[in-house]
Amino acid sequence: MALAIAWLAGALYTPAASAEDGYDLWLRYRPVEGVRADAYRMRVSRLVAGDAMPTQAVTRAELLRGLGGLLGAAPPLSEAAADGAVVVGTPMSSPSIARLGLELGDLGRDGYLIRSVTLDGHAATVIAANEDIGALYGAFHFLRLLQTGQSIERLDVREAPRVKLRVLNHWDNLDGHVERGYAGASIWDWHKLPDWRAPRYADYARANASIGINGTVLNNVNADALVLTPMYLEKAAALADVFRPYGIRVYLSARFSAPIEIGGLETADPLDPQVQRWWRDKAEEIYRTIPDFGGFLVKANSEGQPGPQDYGRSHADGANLLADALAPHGGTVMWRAFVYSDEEPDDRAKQAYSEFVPLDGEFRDNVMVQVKNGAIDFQPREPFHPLFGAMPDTPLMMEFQITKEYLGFATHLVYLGPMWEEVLRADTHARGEGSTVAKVIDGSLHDHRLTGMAGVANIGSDRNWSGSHFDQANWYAYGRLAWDPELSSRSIAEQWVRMTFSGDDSFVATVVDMMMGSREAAVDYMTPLGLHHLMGSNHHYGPGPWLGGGPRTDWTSVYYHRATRAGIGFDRTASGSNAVAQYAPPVAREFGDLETVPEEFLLWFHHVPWDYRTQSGRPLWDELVHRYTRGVDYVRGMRETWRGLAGDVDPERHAQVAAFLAIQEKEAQRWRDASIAYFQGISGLPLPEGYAPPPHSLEYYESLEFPYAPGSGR
Ligand code: BDP
Repeated sequence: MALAIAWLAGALYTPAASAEDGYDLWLRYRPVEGVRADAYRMRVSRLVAGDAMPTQAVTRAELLRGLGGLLGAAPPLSEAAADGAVVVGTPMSSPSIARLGLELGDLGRDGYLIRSVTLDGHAATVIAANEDIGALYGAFHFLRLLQTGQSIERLDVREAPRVKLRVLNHWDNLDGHVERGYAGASIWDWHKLPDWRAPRYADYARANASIGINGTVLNNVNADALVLTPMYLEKAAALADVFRPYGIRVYLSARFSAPIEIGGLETADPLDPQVQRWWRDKAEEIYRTIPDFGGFLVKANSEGQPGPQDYGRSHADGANLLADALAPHGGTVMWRAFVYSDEEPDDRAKQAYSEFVPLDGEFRDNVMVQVKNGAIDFQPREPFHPLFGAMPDTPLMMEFQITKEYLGFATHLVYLGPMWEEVLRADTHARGEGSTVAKVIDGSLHDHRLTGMAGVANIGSDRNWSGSHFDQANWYAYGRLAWDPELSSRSIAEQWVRMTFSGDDSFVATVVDMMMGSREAAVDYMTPLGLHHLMGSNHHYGPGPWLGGGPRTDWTSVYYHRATRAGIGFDRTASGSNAVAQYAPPVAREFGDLETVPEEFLLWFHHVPWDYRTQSGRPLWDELVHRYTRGVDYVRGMRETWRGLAGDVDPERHAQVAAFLAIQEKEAQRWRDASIAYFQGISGLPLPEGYAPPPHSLEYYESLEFPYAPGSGR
């Protein structure tokens, strides 16, 4: 009987949507239904779009594919306007657009407009730009309007990116391992390149172009000099060929000691004429192979990487060496500020500022200094990096980490949009109130034309690209924020959910709410109240607040939390490391004063006793326990919410998200329990009433090992 009922239930069950594996990302183009579809069809009766140039061809192909999917059939191509025509191009490529005499002047190379117009007496829609690439971006925008169910009746859209270089940083090694990668192996099949160009490369380019990404650094910042040898340059050139129509330039991470390793020189000293010649020749060779090569990304004198300081030279000497080699070809150097020397500083958080601020103004025009969002290392929460606003004469590039090295890898649902928004909106006070990080990055604060944002990619060879369906949202949000750093993370999430899952309003609201709180939840169950850098060593998987010893104290957890029987937190005020003084005075005052420091940064800047009274009225110890627990509860809530959405998502994706949320709950619980067990051993305080004690001893949590956790550095 039971079996029969089960069979019947199975037979009657029809999935809400067709099976999907996530490969299509947010470019699914599933059919629009109902009255909206009819309204769209009226406005999209034919497509007027050229294909004389490669970018034009991919633009047209994308529109045919997208509109074909969304409307059930691709609109016919036509030469001339008619009612409902969609006309795409530039004044150069399209006589109709030229005749309209549109104001395109201020849109630059990448901008576009989308407008409802009357063209030769017909009601039409134009997607117009100065350059083909702008038209491609406009086409993606137009498709997005349909994908998110918006009206296309009276369009008047004008868009231009606020940031010039919108770049992904792949931390991919030449052997296919991705450092901090949680989505499988590298998508670059170096061994088969240049002859085999996997179709996936073009889909990668489409996805990136759809969100405005226009550059990609192919290899890890912990670079292998081999990538600069002719054999690998040929391979990189093949990728550049695939990406070119989509407006994406290829960059490479350059190992500073390459002149020694692959050039046979004795030194890599930036002031040595032979070294300078070597880089000039190398740049020429690269541009012969890849004519639109973007430039170099460099990690130097950091975590054991070679650099100019090995020869007593400065970061500016090093960056300028490469900049001079690239300058004749129009290339850019992205020189990373994530540095810390072999000698232990009194506070690692201070080091980048101390080394770089004195060099402000010494870099060549084609150098950008690439700065992580916070001064330590992509933690669940950090105050904005004090370098932002502090180097007015140097264009600073933002470096965000899309891959979730410190945020639960691929299995934790953590939407990073709110974290990035928090950083971008932070006020540096560099030129008075309103000097936000976003304005440093888009160049408006200090009047820089060279601007950029980098995101450490979360892309791998997993079928769903990012290791989990929800991590696709982080790739998407990164691209959108690189285009416009002032967008709201909520509106980005909303778009993404509509395109990725469903346009049902109540579904969208539920999922967006869940996403918006997910980062705060991770902060809660991992490192609440300004704690940081407490994860397992090297792989960074799970809690390790007990870690001490080892080669250097600033790689340990105890260095960062400084918990004793008396209290907890890193004193970065004047009575401690005084890192707070690296901020502009109003910010330094705010962070440095216990009365005004935002509570989320309390233990980042202050060492306080366990009974310190927090804003809730609870003593600090109780507040910590409360927050750890709240974080786990949030994840439990996400599981329930998601369970309730089973009918709204295709079963495959629903099941994987559900399974990952279960993993997340287990791991969040472990973070909470291990952290409480450890800190309770130090504070010696009882748990506040109503909070469950950790089910295991501290020794148990300390004994857990994860030898093959993915993504470790090598
Ligand atoms: C750290 C990573 C390490 C990177 C380093 C970097 O753990 O794998 O090489 O940053 O950004 O977060 O250079």
